[in-house]
Amino acid sequence: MTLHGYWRSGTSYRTRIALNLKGLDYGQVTHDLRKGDQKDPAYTALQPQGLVPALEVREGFVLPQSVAILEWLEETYPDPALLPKDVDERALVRAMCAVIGSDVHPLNNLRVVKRLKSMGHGQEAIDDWARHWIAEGFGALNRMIGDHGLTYAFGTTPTLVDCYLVPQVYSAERFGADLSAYDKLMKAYTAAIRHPAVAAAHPDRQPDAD
Ligand SMILES: N[C@@H](CCC(=O)N[C@@H](CS)C(=O)NCC(=O)O)C(=O)O
Repeated sequence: MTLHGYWRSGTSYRTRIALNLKGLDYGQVTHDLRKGDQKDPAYTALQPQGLVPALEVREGFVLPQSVAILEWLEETYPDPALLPKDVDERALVRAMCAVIGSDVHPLNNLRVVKRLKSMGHGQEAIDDWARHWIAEGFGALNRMIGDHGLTYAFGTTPTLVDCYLVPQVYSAERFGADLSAYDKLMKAYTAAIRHPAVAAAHPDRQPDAD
């Protein structure tokens, strides 16, 4: 399998974490977001939105959208499980993922930030915008992790929540967010980044990192 991504992209990072937790072998092809390589026609032929990541499973089968990739990985390689067995718990894990995947990350994405810039907003206003949505999401997620987390964000083993959480904390730190209020969330984050599979997914450890 080949992961089309970029070292600093949060959604590529979340996909690497899932692939690593599943113990899967994969190659990586980088698309430099700073240069706009994600809009190259050769890539948009694979991922029509021109966004990373995309998982090229085999010739003729390329999966876009990290949520679909993670769900596909879970269904195709169920062991180790990143979703609990209990149906109620599975839904809760997905809800916690969506706090980040639907309600935080999309608002801080590169193309959103670029659009804000082109509308005349300065860097400080843009960072403030990002921190606002991070605070909203992390406030709620901190409570959810308080209710459901044990060693990790949900229970005692890594789940999809950790795949979403770790890159979002990395991004929040880059936006200069104050994370001191999110005690449960940061405890789960600290446990997750110590896991070797998660640590190996860190942006700085990728071949395209500079
Ligand atoms: N919902 C998509 C979002 C993908 C996405 O926004 N990727 C970002 C990097 S984290 C990207 O490619 N940005 C390039 C751009 O905005 O032009 C997913 O989860 O895969």
